[in-house]
Amino acid sequence: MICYELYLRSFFDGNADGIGDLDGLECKLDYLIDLGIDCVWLLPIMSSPAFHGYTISDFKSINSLYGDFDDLDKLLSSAHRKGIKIVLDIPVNHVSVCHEWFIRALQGEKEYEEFFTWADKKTDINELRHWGNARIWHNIDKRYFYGLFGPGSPDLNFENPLVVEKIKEVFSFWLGKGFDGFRLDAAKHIFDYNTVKMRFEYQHDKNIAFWKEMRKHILQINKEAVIISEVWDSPEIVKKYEGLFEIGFNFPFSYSIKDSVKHTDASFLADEMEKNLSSYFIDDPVVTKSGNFLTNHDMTRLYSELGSIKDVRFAFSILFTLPGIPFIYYGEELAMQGKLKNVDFTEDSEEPIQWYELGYGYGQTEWKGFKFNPVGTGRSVQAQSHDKNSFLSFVKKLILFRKENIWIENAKIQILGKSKKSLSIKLSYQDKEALVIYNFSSLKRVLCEENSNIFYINNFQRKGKEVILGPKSVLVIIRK
Ligand code: ACG
Repeated sequence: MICYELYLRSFFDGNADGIGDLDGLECKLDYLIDLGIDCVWLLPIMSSPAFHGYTISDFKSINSLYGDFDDLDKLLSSAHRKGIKIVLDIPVNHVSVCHEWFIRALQGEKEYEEFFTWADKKTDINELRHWGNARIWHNIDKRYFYGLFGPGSPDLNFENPLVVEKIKEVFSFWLGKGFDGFRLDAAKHIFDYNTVKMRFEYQHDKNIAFWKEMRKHILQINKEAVIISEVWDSPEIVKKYEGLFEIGFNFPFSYSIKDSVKHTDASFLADEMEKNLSSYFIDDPVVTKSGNFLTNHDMTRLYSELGSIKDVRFAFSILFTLPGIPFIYYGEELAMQGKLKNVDFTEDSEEPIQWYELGYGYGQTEWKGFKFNPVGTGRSVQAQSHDKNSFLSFVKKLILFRKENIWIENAKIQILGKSKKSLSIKLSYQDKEALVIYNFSSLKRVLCEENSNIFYINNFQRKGKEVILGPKSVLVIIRK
């Protein structure tokens, strides 16, 4: 399965208001099919005062800028007819301050007050979040509420069983609308405040119990639901959640790939594989597949991070030749740019995808100007789709390779040799086997049978049995 993270507002506009919508996405399903995508992770589409949609004001609604339930129905039917799954991002950890539950709490309705966490005498209202030093207690109407992600988004209190039931209903509702699964936002944050000690503290055991219950509930409704979790943390913490979901985003490994390319260090990549893809090194079946990615909407885009198209190609080559599920953040297939100064201002990595080299045209979204992707610089779909040497053509070739060798998704890894300059691994699954060589620097000579089934990525020369790999290239020899 190849997944695509899609931000609707910046995708395709179906009603000429400059904002991407459900109708627009339906029009462009063929673009995704042509790219080779099987599954779309759709960022939140519910009503929200925020452009990013992560502060929801009504869990069972669609932001009217994006369309209505009929549009959703048409989109999901077309997607399913064309063989594309659509997974919805649901942030359930918090709501918007505009959500009815919070408004009723502020009006003093006790039932709703218990949906949230309020400061008491023991609370240190100056306690700061452990990343970004942001405040977590926010003053409103002479009291303080807990909101880890800022004053616009009070956290729900999952110690209250009624809240748990309400959230179950939310999952049932969207499955009923035809979504194929969920991306579980902020999965480690459901229980991250200890209400006995009154201080911030991750309670992973309680989170795991909560998600077990939700997963069971979701699978009872759709036993094939795709459930993807977001636990952004160190390898030790990510591991705690392994075995719980179908797919878990592998944050540590996303840094590993980028750092190995930045520092031109093959040996580092090998060590990081052993650490962060450990379930692919042992014989036991993999329960939670590694959701492999290079960037997402909370991060600086790949080109802006690595600074050269050669490095971007190399990082993509690594992503598509390893087991797990590869995810592409929209626009990365065009090597779009975007630099985040701070994770709280994600609009810098969420610019409109450019359909036309001119930057304007039918369906082009214009809600935000092109700050990082100036028009006329070859970053448009129009410029790249007919150029066989474009980055888009390169990504399509990689995806096609992956689809022809879909077994790699479940392959086991064995490291055959590593140095700072290059790394060789064996991938195997049932009767399939491949040798993959990642050449980071200098030239590398490899001998292979003239008729062997080989796939090269990036720069190489072949002279009979000898293949000479240039720096930052990958060679795959499929053995069976
Ligand atoms: C999700 C969404 C994001 C969204 C929210 C809130 C959650 O993708 O768009 O914000 O609905 C934390 C959370 C994530 C969260 C990000 C934005 N992402 O855990 O769930 O923030 C450290 C912390 C992580 C933290 C990360 C952020 O540990 O918890 O993610 O920093 O940079 C090593 C360490 C690792 C460390 C990293 C990075 O890998 O091992 O621990 O991670 O380095 O330093 C949206 C908006 C926000 C808005 C919110 C309401 O984007 O602006 O405020 O909604």
